[in-house]
Amino acid sequence: MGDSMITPSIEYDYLIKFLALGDSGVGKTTFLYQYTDGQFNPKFISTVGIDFREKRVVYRPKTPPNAKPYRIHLQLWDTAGQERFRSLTTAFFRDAMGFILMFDLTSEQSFLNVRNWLTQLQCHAYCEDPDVILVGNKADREDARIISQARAKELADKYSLPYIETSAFTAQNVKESIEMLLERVMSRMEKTIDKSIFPVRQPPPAPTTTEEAPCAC
Ligand SMILES: Nc1nc2c(ncn2[C@@H]2O[C@H](COP(=O)(O)OP(=O)(O)OP(=O)(O)O)[C@@H](O)[C@H]2O)c(=O)[nH]1
Ligand SMILES: [Mg+2]
Repeated sequence: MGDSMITPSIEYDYLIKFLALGDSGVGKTTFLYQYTDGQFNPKFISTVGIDFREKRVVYRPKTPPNAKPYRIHLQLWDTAGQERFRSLTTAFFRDAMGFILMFDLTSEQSFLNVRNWLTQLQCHAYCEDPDVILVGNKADREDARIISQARAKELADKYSLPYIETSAFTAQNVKESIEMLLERVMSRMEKTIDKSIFPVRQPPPAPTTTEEAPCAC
């Protein structure tokens, strides 16, 4: 897999939409900026609502060995972690094909909130088990680390999520994590391509007086 420069051309095989979510301050914007522009921004300018960045990549399927590479146009949606934007940001979950669920390795609260974010995803994503990667960011701040790798891995295993530690400061695993998610999304697409549509979330059954509504977020 390799990168290519963004061009105004619309020549690509697939438009893939990813969305980053997690508490405010965990580093979503800085991570995406490092991925698209190769730079670290030390300033904290909390995202207002929603934003997006774009990048072109080439995806080479692992099998068969001489498979045709695909030109991918990646759209990376960056959501605000602040609670006051929640109804706006969750409205964008439905259009995303893969999710970067991020917490800050130096923040206990951001780690505890991962469960809540997963509930939001179950409610608002295009299906109940979308492709999600769990990202522990700010790995460069080893002295301030609160969440051990073992603890994060345990949570990831509990929810069957791949786990990766990143640093938007040093760029450690930034590209690798996006590639990891792309690999999963493309494999899912290849599996569902025969059905000619991406799996669509079924409308929930109408709640009855004796049953709770299926989505309580
Ligand atoms: N040392 C270090 N600082 C980071 C890293 N990632 C982000 N930061 C800093 O953390 C602060 C918050 O980063 P943002 O990317 O703005 O956080 P966010 O998750 O987008 O926050 P919201 O937009 O409010 O949801 C900024 O000052 C960043 O420079 C990292 O990997 N290492
Ligand atoms: Mg932000």
